[in-house]
Amino acid sequence: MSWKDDLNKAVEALSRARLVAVSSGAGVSKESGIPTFREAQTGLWARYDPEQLATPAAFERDPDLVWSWYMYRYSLVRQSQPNSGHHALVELEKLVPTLVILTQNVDGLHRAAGSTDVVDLHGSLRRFKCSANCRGFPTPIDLSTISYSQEQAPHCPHCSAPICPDVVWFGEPLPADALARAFDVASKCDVMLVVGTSGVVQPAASLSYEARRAGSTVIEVNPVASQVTQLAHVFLQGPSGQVLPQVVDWLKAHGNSSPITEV
Ligand code: BV8
Repeated sequence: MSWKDDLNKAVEALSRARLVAVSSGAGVSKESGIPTFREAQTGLWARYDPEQLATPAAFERDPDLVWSWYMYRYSLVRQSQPNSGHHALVELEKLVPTLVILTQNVDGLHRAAGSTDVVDLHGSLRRFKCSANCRGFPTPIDLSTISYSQEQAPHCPHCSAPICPDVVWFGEPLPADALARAFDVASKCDVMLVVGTSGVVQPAASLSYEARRAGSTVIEVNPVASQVTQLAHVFLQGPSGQVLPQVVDWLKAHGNSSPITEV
């Protein structure tokens, strides 16, 4: 099919959708200057495999190394801005009855762009916590209230355990409420828009399978094929910062962009 045919097919599904789920990964933030996980990384990332750093065992073994890796990423996140792909998803939210973003990203850029219903599957690099459950739960730590360096993990003021980012590491369970909501949305959505993910990390990667199983139209946006492509009804090949604005413009111009009213 031609690009226009693919775009038409995507817009036809979106214009008829009552509930749109967006499953986003690191690729949607690439054009904001935040490197993805699996592309060849520069600097610190070139020497370490993210999956070997983003684990409780790595943090226990060398908290300062893991802390400094996250401080590097935190500096990228803090200086980044949402890109045209994030903004297009905010526009799309206004064109369909309900849109929920299920993100694997920890950079907070969907909310920063103005998306109003975002499920953080893997936590947030903008929040920090005590790595122990010193008060029966991972105590949130506001970094502005403590002194800390980029190189050494600071210590919890309550129990002296090292402080870590409030993200879900490999081998850790996802927040139960976020996971439950994500699969509920995936099982009920009319369209699952999968943007910028290699579709490797579980259980997030199963969301598009769940949506497909439940009968939704799966649309993928990615410059290259991924694990998702084989199950997508439509594959819009290209960077999300370019493709998503085109989808929104096409929906406004050609789709029945007025949400379907209840019959
Ligand atoms: C769990 C937060 C169970 C941290 C992340 C052994 C033991 C335990 C579990 C496992 C195990 N073996 C396997 C597992 C399961 C494991 C897993 O899936 N491993 C993989 C490697 C196979 N999963 C887990 O461990 C999960 N937990 O299973 O717990 C459990 C249950 C009960 C009790 C105890 C345990 C936890 C997974 C979450 C890990 N945390 N992030 C941090 O950020 O540091 S994962 C992290 O990597 C991201 O959040 C994201 O999820 C993933 C990266 O994936 P993507 O986002 O897709 O990024 P990637 O770079 O891969 O791809 C980018 C894509 O963008 C590419 O396709 C590219 O083409 C595209 N792109 C590039 N440019 C653009 C673009 N697209 C659009 N536009 C562009 N411009």
